[in-house]
Amino acid sequence: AALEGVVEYRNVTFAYPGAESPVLSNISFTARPGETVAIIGSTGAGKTSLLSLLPRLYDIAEGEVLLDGVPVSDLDRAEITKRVAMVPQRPYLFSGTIEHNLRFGKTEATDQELWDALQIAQGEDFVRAKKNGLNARIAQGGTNVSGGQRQRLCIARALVTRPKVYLFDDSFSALDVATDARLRAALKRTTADATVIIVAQRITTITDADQILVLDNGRIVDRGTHEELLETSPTYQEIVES
Ligand code: DCP
Ligand code: MG
Repeated sequence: AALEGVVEYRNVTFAYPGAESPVLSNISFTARPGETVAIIGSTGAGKTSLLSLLPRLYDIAEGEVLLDGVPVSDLDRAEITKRVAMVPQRPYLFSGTIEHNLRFGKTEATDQELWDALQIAQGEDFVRAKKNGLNARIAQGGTNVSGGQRQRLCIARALVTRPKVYLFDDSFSALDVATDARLRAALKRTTADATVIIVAQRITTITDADQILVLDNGRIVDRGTHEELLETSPTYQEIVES
């Protein structure tokens, strides 16, 4: 099984180029197909940095990031993006139609696939409401759609590529609670066989994760399910109560 989407971080320590001290220290975890691993921690803890190492936005100095057993440093980025879709914390849309924005990276997708992705991402209604539908224009940087709409379009874009691994970096924060719940229920069905790694601020987004990693100052200080962490992790309890 060469292309399943097993993600493993093994003793990863990472410093940004030119920085003196690492932002991540000795990070180890495994995320397997069908599993959701959630990462929680205060601002600046290193959550985005941790995700960015899988699509090789940066190369690491120590440890290994493995995709299906192969160090990502041995894979080229195009090969990685075929298997891994990352929805960034600041989702980016470019000047062009909604269709262009959704097809980015997957030009052969059919219109039906685009609508299916929009339906799951809870973006179907606002795109249908536009006079030109999929041909409606997006301004540079997505300034003519709301933050929540931008997030949903970027989630739809990730779905269109049908990846083995999904990385969601705080992708649900601009959504109201009801839309967030609907979107995650739909995503759960669609990504049932995929590997999902999700950074979240809202605790309700991650309570059903198979494993939650509590990140503090670049280190995993606690890990477990929601129920386990409520019992064992003061840091997690603080986050839950905040
Ligand atoms: N950092 C850096 N250079 C970058 C990005 C980040 O030096 N290009 C630093 C800033 C922080 C640390 O790395 O001190 C961790 O940043 P992250 O963006 O990884 O932190 P989070 O994603 O956890 O924070 P937030 O919850 O605000 O998104
Ligand atoms: Mg971040």
